[in-house]
Formats: sequence, C-alpha cells, structure tokens
Amino acid sequence: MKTFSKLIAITAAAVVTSIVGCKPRGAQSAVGGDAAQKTYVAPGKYDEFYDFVSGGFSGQMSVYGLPSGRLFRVIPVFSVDPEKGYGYSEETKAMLNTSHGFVPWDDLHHIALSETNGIQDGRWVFGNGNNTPRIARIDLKTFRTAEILEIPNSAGNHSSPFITENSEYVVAGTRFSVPLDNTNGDVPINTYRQNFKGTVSFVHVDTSGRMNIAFQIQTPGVNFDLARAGKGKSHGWVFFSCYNSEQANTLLEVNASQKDKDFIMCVNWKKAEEYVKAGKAEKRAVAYAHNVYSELTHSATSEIEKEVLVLDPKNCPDMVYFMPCPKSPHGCDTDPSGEYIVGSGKLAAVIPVFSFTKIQKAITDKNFDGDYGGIPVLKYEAVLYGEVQIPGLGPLHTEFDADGNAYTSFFVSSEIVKWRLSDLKVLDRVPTYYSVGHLSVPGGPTRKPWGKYVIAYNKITKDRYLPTGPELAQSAQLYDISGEKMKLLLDFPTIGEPHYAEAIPADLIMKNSQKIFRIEDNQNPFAAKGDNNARVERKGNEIHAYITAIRSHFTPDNIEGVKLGDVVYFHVTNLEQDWDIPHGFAVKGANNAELLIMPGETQTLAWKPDRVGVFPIYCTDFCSALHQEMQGYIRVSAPGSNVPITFSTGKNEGTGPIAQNK
Ligand code: RUQ
Ligand code: CUA
Repeated sequence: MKTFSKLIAITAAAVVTSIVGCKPRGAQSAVGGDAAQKTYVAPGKYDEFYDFVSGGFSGQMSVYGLPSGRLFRVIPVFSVDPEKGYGYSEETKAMLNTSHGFVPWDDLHHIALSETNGIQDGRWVFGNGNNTPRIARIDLKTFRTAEILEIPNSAGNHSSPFITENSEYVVAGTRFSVPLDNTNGDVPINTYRQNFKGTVSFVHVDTSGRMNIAFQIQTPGVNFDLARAGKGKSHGWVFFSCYNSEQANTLLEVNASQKDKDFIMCVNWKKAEEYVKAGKAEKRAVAYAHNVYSELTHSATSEIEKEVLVLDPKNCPDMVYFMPCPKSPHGCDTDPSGEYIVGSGKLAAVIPVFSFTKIQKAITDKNFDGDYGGIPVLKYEAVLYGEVQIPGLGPLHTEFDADGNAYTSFFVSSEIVKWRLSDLKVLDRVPTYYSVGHLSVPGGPTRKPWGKYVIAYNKITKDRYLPTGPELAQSAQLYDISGEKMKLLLDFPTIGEPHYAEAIPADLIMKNSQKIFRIEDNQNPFAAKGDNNARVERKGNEIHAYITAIRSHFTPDNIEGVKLGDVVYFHVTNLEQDWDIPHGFAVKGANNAELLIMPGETQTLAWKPDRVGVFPIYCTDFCSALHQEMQGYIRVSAPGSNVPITFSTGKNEGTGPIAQNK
C-alpha cells in the first residue's frame, strides 16, 4: 500500500514536471514519455509500415520502416547509382534516356502509391522528375524502377505524379510555363504572357502498370504547383494548385506575390476523355522518351515517342474551371470523402476549404467571376466551405486521418496543426524541428487513411544531429496521432531532401516481394545459363565475355587475348536461385561502376582498357565464406600481339615452385 501511494506520488510529480518544466522550443521537450517503447521494433521483428520517401535532389527514393525509422533501401530512380550499377550497366543505361540524351540525375519530389477503389494496393509507387520532366514507376515486387516516361510540353514536372483512385491516371502539371515544344521557342523571355503556356498531362496507367500520355490540357501560362485527384463523389476530377497568375517572368518572389488570390484549377477528366473520343484533341508533334525495363530480358529499352494529344479548354466547355485561392497556393489536398479540397497558400493567413458539392452547384448556376485566359473562374464565396482561422504561418500541405481530422504543415511557424473538417476548429499543434515541408499520414491521401502516425519531413535540422560539416542531415519526425494530442516519438535522418512520402501497411507489399528471377525465364541475349555456356568471343574490336557467377567463382576466371583498343563487354549471369545471394562484379581501372547481379539475372559491364597489363576482376558482394576467393584476371596485350583468346576456370594452373627464395 505504501509503495503504491509512493508510486502515485512519483507519477504525479513526473506529470507536474512535464507540464511546468516544459521548454517551449528546442530539443527533447515535446517527446512523449513512452516514445522509446512506441518506436522500438525488437531485433528480428518487422516494422508495421513501409515508408516510401522521396530523395529530392538525390533523384532517388528511399524505403524506411515505421515506426522504427530504419532505412531498408535506396531505390535508384532518376540518378545513376554505382552501388547497384543502375545507369552504369549496359542493360540499365536506357532507363535514363530522354529527348536530351542520357540524363543521369533528377530531382524527385513526390510519391504516389497505386490505388484500387481509393485504397493503397501495394503494386507500384510512382515518383516525379522535377527537372527534366519525367514520371517513374517502381515495381513493388522487385523495388526497382520499371518504367520512366518523359513528359513533353513541360518544364519542371512538379505538380506530379498524383494518382486517381483506381490508378487510371497519374497527372503531371508543369511548374514552369514555357513556349510549347512544337512552337518557335526562340522568343524574348518578357513575351511570357503572349508565348508561354502551361500544360497538365494525364498519364494513363494500364493494368500491367504501363504508362502512356492519354492527353494534355493546354492552359494559360502560370506555375502549377501540386495536385490531388478527387475521390468518392469527386472521382473524375483533379485539382491543381497554381501560382503566378500575375504571369510574371522575373523576380517572382515579388512579382508573383501581387495578387490576393491565385487559383486551384479543377479539371473534369471524364469530360476530357469524352472530348478526346470526340476527336477534339489536336495531335502535336513532340519528342519524348519512353523507357521500359523488362524482367525477362533484364534490360531496358528506350523509344522516342513522337506525338501527343492536346486539348484546348477554349474548344472544350465544361472541362476546366479556376477556383480563386489565397495566396500563392502550394499544397492542394482532397479529404477521404472527396467532398473537401484544402488549399494551402504559402502567404495566406487562413486555410481555405472548398466544397465539391458547392463547386458543382456554382458550375450549374454559372456563378462565375469572369474568366482567366478563357477559362471560367468560380466565385470564391460560392465554392468555399469555410476557412480555418489563425492556423499558423506558411501552410504547405495537408493530410487526413480516418476520424475527420486534418493535419497541415507550416513551414514558417515550424509546426503541424491538427484541425477538424466538420467545424474547421484547430484542435492541437506541435512544433517540428525545423521548417516542415510535406507531412504524411499512412494512407493519408487516400479514401482509407490507416492513421496512427503523422510524419513531418523537415528542411532544416540545425541542432538536431551531430554536425557533419556545412551540410546537415535532413530529417523526418514521427508523431503519434492515436490520441487527442499529437506526440513526438522519433527523429530519423533521410537520404537527400525529403519532400513527400507515403506509408503503407507492410503486409500489402511483403507478401508479393520477389525473391529470385528464374534462370529458365532469363531472356537476356547475353545470358550464359550454365557454366558450359560460358565463353569469350571476339567480334571485330569487341570482346564479349559470357561469364557465370555462382558461390564462389566466376566461369571463366582467367581471360587472355584482349588487345589494347578493344572494348570488353563482361556479360555476367548470376546462376544462384537462392534469395538474397547477389554477386557483384568489378574490374580494375574501369571508368564505370560495379555490377550487382541478382539471382537468375544477367548484367553487362563495358570496359575499355587503357593500358597493357593484367587486371583483376572480383566479386564485390560478400556472398560466401570464400567470397574473397571469387576473383580472376584479364590480360590485355599490345595492339599488334598474337595472343589468342583463351579463357578458363580451374585449368592451366601455374607449375613453378611456390614462393621459394632464390
Ligand atoms: S513540394 S515540401 Cu515538391 Cu511541398 Cu516539397
Ligand atoms: Cu560472389 Cu562475393
């Protein structure tokens, strides 16, 4: 009894300290007392969610576990990755082809997980290339980039890739309006208002995942920023935020912040489909790359496509509307019911919430406030459901839980604010460390939020981690949202700049995760499906070495007869059929990366020797106890030499005395 009351006293004291002793800002003040327990995933146990996090200017996507914040994988997407040979092997180079040629880098901002009936289905995850406009699809069976589609008539693919509720489309709105590809681009920059146009693209995704640009919609020159598809009752619509309705072409910081309101553009894509069917779209000559990776040939092909269908809203009434939105809107998010569209004006003092029902009524009643570039502008008051008052400074993005609450990130005031959709009341706010950009609730952009957590993706981390020179880690922060009050649980650093992220219950993905590629299915033309197919052939000045790898040797491991001036293609087939047994391949002095070859797969490294000599090759991935023995040599002779092509493993051992001193 005594101990019990003592315990209560201690607990009470702890509660009091935690209330009065709470530092308003800085380090650990906001951490919940049971944080460690709530994020601890014991060794050998699995996390509850996969979290797919954009890598920003690293061009990659990374995969974390939640709630632990453990990093599982970096998926190479738009940037070359020497770790996996992505963009370096002959088979993967074509993935990074564009109409500008090979582009080995991009800026990946936004993540979209595929959906069925508005619920995450775990088939694919899409990401945007913000710089050289592209959309990538990653196959979640293999966690590899399966397809990259360039977007023509676009420059700065920021408003992308947002997905419709049955993955019918991923959309791509251009950030920079530009002279369109089929027009004369050599115009003075200050003719922006006359010559620059925006486009939004609707990229169709078929049941196999394959993408194609179904149509584009041409718009007046503005900057498109973000987008969300409608869902439920608003399925069939996509909402794009746009700024610079001033159509400024210089010092946008000032000149694009003049007007009190910019726009959210509402697109009725079902209507657009009808117009395309009715032949209202104009075929325009463009050039854009479409790159597809085949898991059968283990290689990518790149095609340049030549045509795109463009709809002009002027010829397509009732397809596009502008909705005024204060002030320089960034995020534009639809709630799980599809009734509410939340705009986040970077410079606005309120969060406007629009009603889909009211939008429909305003359209029927023609309740317009004139037009913008020929597109009707809906009256603000007519479409507004309400405004969240004094929410914070610099709202950027909003996500939702399943209980009618919204969570908005505030960059300037560095916080997440929880508010209620029904009455637009602010319920709670927590600080972020610091300057949160996107935030994400598992399932938060879908019809079925899984809830439990909100994760802040922060731009600045100042004093949060050990200093690492001029550049500090960027970071995510995990908050528990299962109670009324949000509670900070964990910080974890991220790879590159995290923009958006989406988390999904682990069981929707892990059950489909591929373990090996069947060697019988390998259709790579350079595969050697067994040691008896291993060989080395000369074709003019090309040497093709068909090499097999299995624990713990290469066949062949010694190659002679290469001459300076030859290009050597090492086609390495990993014969293993066991999970988690890749072999690596590297050669000394190659102006290239390694290869990392999965079980059953063939990959090719091109090497142009620059000198005469003997060069080691070796396996880079510790695959067995005798991994360090997994090595060989390649001999390069002078151009005119008559050394014949020979190759072998386990033969032709030297006969001299071993290490004798003479
Ligand atoms: S945008 S915060 Cu692409 Cu908000 Cu990153
Ligand atoms: Cu194969 Cu190490």
